[in-house]
Amino acid sequence: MAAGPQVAILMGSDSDLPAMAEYARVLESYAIQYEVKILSAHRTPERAARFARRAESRGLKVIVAGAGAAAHLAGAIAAHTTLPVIGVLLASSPLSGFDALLSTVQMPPGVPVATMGVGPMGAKNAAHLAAAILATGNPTLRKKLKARRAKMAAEVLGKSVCLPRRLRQLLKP
Ligand code: RP5
Repeated sequence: MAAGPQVAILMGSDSDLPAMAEYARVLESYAIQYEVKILSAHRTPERAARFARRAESRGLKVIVAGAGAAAHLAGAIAAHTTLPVIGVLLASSPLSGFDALLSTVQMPPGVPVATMGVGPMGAKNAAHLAAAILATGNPTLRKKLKARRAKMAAEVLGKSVCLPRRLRQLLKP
């Protein structure tokens, strides 16, 4: 793997850190290097734009932006770079992430954001997608992705085999 972080984890606030930690955990399981920063589309718009403009020349390959409420971070970053940008929606407001979903998902044509689900689930999938993007140029990473999918399938099969016994236990009077 190339030296230096290939993935940036951005979040709109430090209050987003617990959810975004799930993202970092999955990246680490793939041994993908990352950097992590707070950047806000609303509170630090100039810094966010500068970061996005410099990202490619710094060697970054994928940017993941997690934000809640009126979540414009992923879109604001995508406006300033052609690198793939993945948006993670955080349930940090009384609208539980629905606001973040609507603020992120409908980017106008030409400036895409790959929008994940809400909360830690979406954060984990953002990491798997970042790994899949990087794997297009990295056979070792591609092998890891394939091995993980095979393990997941084996686990489901194992659970399916156990299902009749578990069902009998549940149905016991
Ligand atoms: C968003 O507002 C952040 O991404 C965070 O999810 C939410 C609340 O931020 P704090 O008020 O906790 O800093 O911009």
